[in-house]
Amino acid sequence: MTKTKEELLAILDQFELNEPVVSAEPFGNGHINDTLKVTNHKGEICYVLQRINHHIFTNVEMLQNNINTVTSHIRKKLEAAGETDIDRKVLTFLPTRDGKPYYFDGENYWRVCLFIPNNKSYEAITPELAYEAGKAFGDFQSMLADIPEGTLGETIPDFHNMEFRLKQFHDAVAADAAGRVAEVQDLIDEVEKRAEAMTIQERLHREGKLQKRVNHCDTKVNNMLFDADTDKVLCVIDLDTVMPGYVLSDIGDFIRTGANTGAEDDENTDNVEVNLDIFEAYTRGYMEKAKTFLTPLEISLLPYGGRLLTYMQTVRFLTDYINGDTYYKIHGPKHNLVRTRAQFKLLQSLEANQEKMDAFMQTWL
Ligand code: ADP
Ligand code: GN1
Ligand code: MG
Repeated sequence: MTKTKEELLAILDQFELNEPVVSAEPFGNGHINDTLKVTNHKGEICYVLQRINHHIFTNVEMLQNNINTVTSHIRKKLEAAGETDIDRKVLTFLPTRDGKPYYFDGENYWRVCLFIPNNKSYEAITPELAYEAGKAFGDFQSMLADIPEGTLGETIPDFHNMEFRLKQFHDAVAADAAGRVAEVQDLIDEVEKRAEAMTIQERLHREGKLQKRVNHCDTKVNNMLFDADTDKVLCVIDLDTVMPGYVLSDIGDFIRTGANTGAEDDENTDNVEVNLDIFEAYTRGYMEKAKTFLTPLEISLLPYGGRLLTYMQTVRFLTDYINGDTYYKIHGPKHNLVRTRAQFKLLQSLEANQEKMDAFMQTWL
């Protein structure tokens, strides 16, 4: 982030803020947008300011419309259910002084939302928290299930389409723009070996057996805020990719992040394994909320979702490494390669535990 404090305050001044603010500093560790925490005179964090990565989210208008649709839909559901403390349970974005949902400064797109006070977010969790998270993502999907088809746009077209991700991967390998293909041939071979098995969803969809639903599509464990006092889930955040997709996305990305004993970019792949207690706890919570709307096919495929999203992330990090690091923020020249190897190790662990995970899922059918 190259903006000065004064420039950031001038950007904030474009929004209808409820109170004066004094500073904006980097926050969180997302790979795409830039997130800043904004403080008031008392030193309290009151807003979150984000610079939207418009090279990736090319239609910012659609993006912010989607987010407004989703947040107002959830707000209505919470109100109808008699919930209190609603400003901590759903994100609230503030309009600009001229009534727009984002501000364009001629170069960058910015948005502001209320900071949710007294929250905790986790990079690694326990089975108890995973159970709470499972219920919360199940609730999230079920609250959004009645948004009419066609209302939400695809903010990134084909975002979780595995056939499309493999096409991007093949294009990257063919172009070899950064001259890195030879270095990663072992990983390329591993990706190819699994390509057929990992594109089941697209085939089932074409055969009319698997429908699309509104999904979050980025259910990393740190995209959920917990109440600092009670450790109950407060709010699902990071709504940029909420869009129609396959239901496996949201269980898959949580298994990929929450049920990993290591880090997404662990240098030591010995640390990386699937934690089956967390998988089971998350799945129990999720199924309690989602069982009513899932089909038996979707239920039986849920563990496959963990493998699929981990495979997809392996392919995406590897593609970016081969392309010369053009998509994800990196913190070192080999970061995308380290990420790829760590994700691939997790995939192997998920494969080794496939029978146990499938057997657990059978108990829900
Ligand atoms: P990114 O796309 O960069 O991951 P997020 O929207 O997930 O962006 O925000 C990054 C981090 O900032 C989150 O993991 C969370 O800890 C914190 N955060 C984001 N929005 C809020 C909010 N409204 N209230 C409190 N914390 C927030
Ligand atoms: C990105 O923005 P962030 O860090 O929550 C990415 C996800 C990946 C994730 C991998 C728009 O998410 O799809 O799964 O990194 N978001 C986008 O950590 O590509
Ligand atoms: Mg995030």
